[in-house]
Amino acid sequence: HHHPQRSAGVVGAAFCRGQSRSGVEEGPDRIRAAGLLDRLQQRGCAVKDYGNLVFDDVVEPSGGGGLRSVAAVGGANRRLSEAMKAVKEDGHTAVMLGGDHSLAIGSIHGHAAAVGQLSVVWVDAHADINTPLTTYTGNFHGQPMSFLLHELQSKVPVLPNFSWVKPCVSAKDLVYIGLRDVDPAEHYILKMLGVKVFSISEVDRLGIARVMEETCDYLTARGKKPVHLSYDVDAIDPSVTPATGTPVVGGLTYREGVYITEHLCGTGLLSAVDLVEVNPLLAKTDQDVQSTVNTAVDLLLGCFGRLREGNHPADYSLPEP
Ligand code: B3U
Ligand code: MN
Ligand code: MN
Repeated sequence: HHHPQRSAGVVGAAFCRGQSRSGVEEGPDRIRAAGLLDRLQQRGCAVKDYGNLVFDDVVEPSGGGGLRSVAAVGGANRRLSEAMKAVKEDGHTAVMLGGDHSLAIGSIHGHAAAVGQLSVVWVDAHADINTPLTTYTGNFHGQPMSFLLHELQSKVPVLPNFSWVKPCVSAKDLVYIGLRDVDPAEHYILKMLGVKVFSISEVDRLGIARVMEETCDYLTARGKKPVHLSYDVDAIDPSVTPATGTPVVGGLTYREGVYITEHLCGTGLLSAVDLVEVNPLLAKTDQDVQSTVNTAVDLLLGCFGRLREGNHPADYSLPEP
């Protein structure tokens, strides 16, 4: 169970326009301020911080059909895609700090542009697989997977600033964990495409250890591909991660949430991670912010080899008296 230390390439995406509540753009800086980079380095992990991306101010075209900030979302994700591609070409395990979950479009797109076919593990209370024609909120953070899946392209309309997006994920290479708030159209899509879903009920039934074993067996059955973990903090129970835009009761425990990262790290296939939907402005107390941000940091440390049993450097030797 020992893997060579990888390096982390961290990209901040301080972007909130894929949903309607401000504050989620503070995620990257709050996660850094909680000591993510230092703690990775202390663990012997090399870190390169690419900083926060600079996004253009975008004037939205009129119309838009009830969709919120179409052109801004398309433009920001284009920039993020290029950044993620560069991080992977530099040889790092990529870390995308969001921002809202619409950013998975650019993150996964750029990852795939650099490494080719991917497996995607999507940990979330929500499926985020509405199409622009099925969404009833108009928020793009509820739609990113529809742009990425080959199988849904005939259902996705042409949108301003989205012409660069090329679908890059197959439905059989996608696994969901933690779902408990799925719209009817999304449920239809998941069944129609036969997507592997471990809803929170399956976590209850099987336990998280078996869920992770089955996830990895399923994804590697057709060959080992690099894994993209897209982690929405709202997957975790709101008692642990309350500072998020759309909390849903009955979520993963802290322990289940961290177990997912430990297990995926242990496969040696983890190639990129998104950590999204931390919104420090939506907490009632500072302790709520701390709990959410510290959990986000612990999830990322789990992705880079931190084990709760403890760790020691490969070259550790006991001092001689
Ligand atoms: N399915 C709803 C709600 C939602 C999705 N993702 C979040 N909320 N965070 C939608 O807006 O598509
Ligand atoms: Mn999400
Ligand atoms: Mn969610």
